[in-house]
Amino acid sequence: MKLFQTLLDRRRFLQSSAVVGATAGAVGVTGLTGLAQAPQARAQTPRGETVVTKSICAQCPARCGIDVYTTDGRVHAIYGDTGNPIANGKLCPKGHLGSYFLYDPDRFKGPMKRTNPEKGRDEDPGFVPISWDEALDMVAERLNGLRERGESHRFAHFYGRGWGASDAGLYGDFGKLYGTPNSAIGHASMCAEGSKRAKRATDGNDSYNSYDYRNTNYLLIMGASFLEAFRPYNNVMQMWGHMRSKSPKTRVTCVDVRMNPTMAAADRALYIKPGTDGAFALAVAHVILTEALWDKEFVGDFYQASRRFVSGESIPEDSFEENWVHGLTEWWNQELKDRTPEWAEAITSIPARHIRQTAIEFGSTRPAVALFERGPTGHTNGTYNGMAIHALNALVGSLFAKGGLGYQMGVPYGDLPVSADDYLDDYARDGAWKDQPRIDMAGTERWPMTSHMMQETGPNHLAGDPYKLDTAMFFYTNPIWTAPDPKVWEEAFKDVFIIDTSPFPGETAMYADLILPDSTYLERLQDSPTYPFEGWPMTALRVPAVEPIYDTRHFGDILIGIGKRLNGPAGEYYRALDSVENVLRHRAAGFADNPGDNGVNDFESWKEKGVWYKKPYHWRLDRGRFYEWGGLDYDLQMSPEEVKAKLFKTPSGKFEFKSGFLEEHAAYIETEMGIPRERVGLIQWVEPQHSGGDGDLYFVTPKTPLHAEGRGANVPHNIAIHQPIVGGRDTVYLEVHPRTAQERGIRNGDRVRITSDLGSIEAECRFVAGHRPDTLVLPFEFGHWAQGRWAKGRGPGHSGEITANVSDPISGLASYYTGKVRLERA
Ligand SMILES: Nc1nc2c(c(=O)[nH]1)N[C@H]1C(S)=C(S)[C@@H](COP(=O)(O)OP(=O)(O)OC[C@H]3O[C@@H](n4cnc5c(=O)[nH]c(N)nc54)[C@H](O)[C@@H]3O)O[C@H]1N2
Ligand SMILES: Nc1nc2c(c(=O)[nH]1)N[C@H]1C(S)=C(S)[C@@H](COP(=O)(O)OP(=O)(O)OC[C@H]3O[C@@H](n4cnc5c(=O)[nH]c(N)nc54)[C@H](O)[C@@H]3O)O[C@H]1N2
Ligand code: SF4
Ligand SMILES: [Mo]
Repeated sequence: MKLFQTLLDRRRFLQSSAVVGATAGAVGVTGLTGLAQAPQARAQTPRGETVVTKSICAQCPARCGIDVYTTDGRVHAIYGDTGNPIANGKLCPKGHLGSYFLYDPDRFKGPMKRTNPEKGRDEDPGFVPISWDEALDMVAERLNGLRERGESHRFAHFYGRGWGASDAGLYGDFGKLYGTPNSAIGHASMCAEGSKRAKRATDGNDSYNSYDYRNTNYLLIMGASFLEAFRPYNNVMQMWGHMRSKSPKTRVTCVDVRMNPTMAAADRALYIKPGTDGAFALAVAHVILTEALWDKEFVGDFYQASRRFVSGESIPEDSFEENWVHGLTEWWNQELKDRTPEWAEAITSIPARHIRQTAIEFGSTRPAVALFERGPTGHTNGTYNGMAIHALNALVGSLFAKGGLGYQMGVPYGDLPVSADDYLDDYARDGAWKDQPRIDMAGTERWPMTSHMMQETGPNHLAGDPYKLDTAMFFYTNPIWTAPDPKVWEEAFKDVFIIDTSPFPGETAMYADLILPDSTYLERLQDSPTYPFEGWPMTALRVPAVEPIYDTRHFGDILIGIGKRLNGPAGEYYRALDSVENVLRHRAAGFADNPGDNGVNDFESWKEKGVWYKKPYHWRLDRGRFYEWGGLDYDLQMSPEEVKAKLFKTPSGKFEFKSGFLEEHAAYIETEMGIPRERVGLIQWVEPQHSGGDGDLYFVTPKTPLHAEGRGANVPHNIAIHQPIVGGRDTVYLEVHPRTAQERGIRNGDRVRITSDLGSIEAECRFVAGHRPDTLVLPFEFGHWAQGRWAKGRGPGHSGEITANVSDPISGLASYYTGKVRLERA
């Protein structure tokens, strides 16, 4: 009966499609006599032109170049751009699904204002449509009013995934012209700020690294999810293929707390106790020195050839001649001499012989690279962990070396048509706002070494300390859901006028008083300078594949539109700046003197090719000397002054095992971390402070390949693809070691409760024997209570709700991976 019904339905479908074909003028199927009979071949109706537009995927920070296929105004395919050096014609599975963002049925379709004054998870905002003029006037009126009352600091901009000159790049001037220290507060401290600060502290570059994977022969991966998330994801997967098939094959040791694809694919997988990576790295450094495996040309050597590093024994002052490093003698004598593999075993739980083997391999295979990301840095001791790992790159001479790591070069953009400095009024120059700290207290005595502390904003506003915000505008960030302990934000933002620019109904949008929807990435013109990649400069362009299909605008144009309505010279500045397109045309003018390798030399050719880039990387360390590219080769030797200005931007101009940057903040670090003032500069072992009270299990919430930060949850295909692995629509698998579960009377498939001192969430238990028994794994991005029909209600397991707001005092990075929890049957 069911089969018969299906046949009938199918027949009706074929009949109706024949009718459609006929009305469209197709040569004809005149009748259907049976299902077995195939319709006659018919000529293809002309269906309009297919246009291929160059753009950039927006789902993760990899920034892959894409070819967007549009026919008759509809985007129907997205492929990797073969001319884009990151994508090389390939995409990760998410990239192909980008049209879901464009055609998301839950998108905001135009500006709207809230009519329900009550805010909360269960409150319907009661959004009603308004015009753009009305909306922008409303914002300008608020901002002008605040300024007149001398309270402009109570306006804050927040951003997450900024792209470049045409959006987040506009913030600095806005703050300066309008007069607020809060333009803008970025999400870096909720992202991966720890690795940047560890590099700042050791080699002076506050930045992610670029890597020369093509020529690397050894990779030590510590707490970076290389085959699931590490940036640029699609490209590092391609590089993995290259490294593992080239000759010699790149050997890989992976250190993580759970079985992940990188651990599974590595030559050696080491399970580390969460938060203890610093101890492991110090022991590796110890062995590299005692086994005399360090790079003598980069690091330096003993004056007396017979001297060596012996475990537990100091070396005499002035016995070691340092070349490009600073503080090695003190580091060894005051810290490293006792950091043996046996010492580290007791802390990390990794057997000493594995530490020793890793060290010997790492120290004797050139070039070797140690890389890390949120694993080691997502703890209170994150910066020190990161510094210890990065020190290994210095010991083997990998910084700026072939097959080693460097830093991404900037793009030679042209100047803006106007300069903000010419449009400052007295208030902008020295109004009362100048005495106000940022609402997140970044860069103040509370968080002196940080540049952003977004996670502090909710709590600070709630406490009215340093003040109460009046108005907050959000771009590409959703802290009411992604921040640690987001319930505090829900409470805090009830009395703030919220403007959200997300095209999608995320949690922050549910608290908004005004929705000014950005266009989706396939509809907007936007630049995107490349960050962590191969080092040479590159910037790609998003060219709209279609005109906005609803009444939305590019965020940059929204910002400029608000600016145009500001009173005084600020308004004049924005009228002169005009539009995002004008900004980008002026930026692209910089290519005239610097044509890219693909011939891009102006705005039009940039649009056509979608990317400007220029190889090679400019600097090279070779046998202990630094060179600049001279046009044909690395043949311009650099002076120590040049190295200090361009490469090692530390007080000493060298790689610092004793950090001048940390020493500048010695009193703060002593108070916050209990490290004696005279020792703070040393790369050293610091115990992590785990949150979670009496919890007996560690809890990590990593990213999966089908997740796009916190904003990819409303793509049904993504859900379908990873459903078997991470859980279904209504359940989320909590991955638990079987022994851990059995000890608590939990069976595979049971509903379980995970509890921290903030509360509990539930999930479905799934046995994964590959994880550490003391560590629970719950993928991030579940448990949305908004964000669209497919995202919503896939809970209740949002890991953020049981993640305490605790941060590394140095980098400010939220310690997402440091919480302890309890587990029981629900
Ligand atoms: N697919 C995908 N890719 C992405 C993103 C995305 O959302 N989806 N987001 C991008 C963003 S914003 C970022 S910040 C990057 C993040 O890139 P990563 O930092 O590489 O990603 P995480 O998932 O945070 O993974 C860190 C790894 O650390 C491990 N870990 C946790 N605690 C410890 C520890 O104490 N020690 C060690 N050794 N390991 C530990 C986790 O198990 C995990 O495997 O990814 C980017 N790429
Ligand atoms: N428990 C736990 N929490 C985490 C993490 C974790 O691993 N575990 N990871 C952390 C990390 S690394 C990061 S980077 C943060 C990310 O956290 P956020 O900075 O909050 O970024 P997203 O979650 O990506 O949120 C982006 C917002 O942008 C909106 N959006 C999507 N597309 C567009 C667009 O085209 N234009 C505009 N204007 N808006 C858009 C979305 O609707 C959403 O509201 O989360 C952090 N939170
Ligand atoms: S790696 Fe990131 S940018 Fe590239 S296709 Fe995948 S989601 Fe898009
Ligand atoms: Mo991030």
